[in-house]
Amino acid sequence: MAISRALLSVSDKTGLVEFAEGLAEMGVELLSTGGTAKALRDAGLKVMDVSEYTGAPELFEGRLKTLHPMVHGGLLHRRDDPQHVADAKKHGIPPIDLVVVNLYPFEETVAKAGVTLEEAIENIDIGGPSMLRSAAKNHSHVTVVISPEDYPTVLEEMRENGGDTTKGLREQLAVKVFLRTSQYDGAITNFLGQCRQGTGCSFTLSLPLEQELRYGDNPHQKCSLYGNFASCFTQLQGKELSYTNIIDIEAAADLILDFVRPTVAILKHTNPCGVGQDDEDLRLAWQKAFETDRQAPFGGVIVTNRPLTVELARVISEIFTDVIIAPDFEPDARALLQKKKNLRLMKMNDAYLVAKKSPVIRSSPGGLMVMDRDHTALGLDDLESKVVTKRPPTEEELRAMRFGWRIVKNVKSNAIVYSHADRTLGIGAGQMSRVDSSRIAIWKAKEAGLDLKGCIVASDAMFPFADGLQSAIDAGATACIQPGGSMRDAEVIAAADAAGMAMVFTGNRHFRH
Ligand code: 93A
Repeated sequence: MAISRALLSVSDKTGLVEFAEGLAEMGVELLSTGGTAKALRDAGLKVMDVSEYTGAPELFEGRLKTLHPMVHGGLLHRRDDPQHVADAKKHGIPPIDLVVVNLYPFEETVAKAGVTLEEAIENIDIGGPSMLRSAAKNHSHVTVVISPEDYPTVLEEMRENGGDTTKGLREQLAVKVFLRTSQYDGAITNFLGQCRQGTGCSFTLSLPLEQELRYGDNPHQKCSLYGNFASCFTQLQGKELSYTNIIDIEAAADLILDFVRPTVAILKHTNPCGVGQDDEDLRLAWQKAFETDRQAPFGGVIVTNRPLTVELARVISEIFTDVIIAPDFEPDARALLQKKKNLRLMKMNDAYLVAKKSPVIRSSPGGLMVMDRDHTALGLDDLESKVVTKRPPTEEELRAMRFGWRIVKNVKSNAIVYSHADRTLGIGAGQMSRVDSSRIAIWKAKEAGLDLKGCIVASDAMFPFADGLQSAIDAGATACIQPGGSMRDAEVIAAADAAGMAMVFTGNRHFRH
């Protein structure tokens, strides 16, 4: 049956007038609430106020607009059930075939700084979700449109189907409604209950599907992306992103945001292969990063915290890279890299800085774990007061410690980093024993032909025994930054003192599992 009566009540008025004009052209009678009716009338459309239609005025500053049997009865009764049809007739309830509703902007309201509880509460929409749910429940007969992006499809179907929509579309639109209303209720629950991780109460998570990924870790693992990745990173070119790309992009972006000075890092499987800094020339920063490890970066991720220059693009393009991430790309750099069709270029948007504040979510048997992010490299303030050895660190060693500590935070535990103040020399990641991570880092530095004499060593967690530190001393490290806190700290400090090494205890560890 052709749609003959529509109720429109929207906060977001995008595309409203064009849509309503399309409906009116097909002879659909329009009902509407206060602000929506005004917008339609201003555009010259004929529209009846819901209050006139129901005979009940809008009450309590709009808190009661559409909650009326004429509205919900018109939406909920089955058109093919004689008893429902008879009841509707008896009580003077004509059918409403189409509902167009989007909700009071609750999420936007509570995202504003300094929002009051009153403001938040006034933005809890009651009538809107009620209509949406009534219509979605009865989608066999009623079309429900929650998003302006669906207006053109609905008009198109109506034009092609003698004024009606297809059951398939109505089903799709109904599912969209239940997803949206569950998100909306989740946002209200979480705000009013202050429900977050660490608050001792349940919290709701509901995210839209963004993209089906080709697969997960392996081709036999299906994988879907939820939320809004595209707002955080814009893909400028290259092959479709994979699951592992997305994981690596997050790790790379998190690492680079720990640095203020111009920095370039190369990562592989979420761990840095090398990190370099240079205030004048990004190419030199790249060189320092690349010299740490010339083999592992093959097929890796490169990230910088400055707009990518054409000079840097030129040297990078000499090796095979999967993904390059930067806050921006100079036009010449883009032109040059465009020749590499498969190379993915990702522009990091400001939205990522906001998204980075959201918690980390990991699956757990039977559920999920939600954890605060390890935002910044902790323990770096006032390092001079955290010296535990006889010899204090030199200025240069202090600078190298700050650099190395920021990197070790971003390496999988157990993590050991050997570095100078502007470059990594050797990185040991993800070993089951700290000494092994240290040995690997030393071996990698040797492989790369780098001299560890006079460097610092950074450890993401305490050295449980003196042996780990001793291997660093033997390799040439003259200073150490680590959290401290081992039962055998005294032995570890004694080993440092015996070698004339300077050491600080940050008091904070940076595990990454
Ligand atoms: O305050 S409400 O919960 N009470 C209602 O009965 C009601 N009916 C529709 N809010 C209600 N609405 C909402 O009003 C809609 O969901 C829509 O977001 C908004 C449109 O109001 P206006 O047409 O006055 O701009």
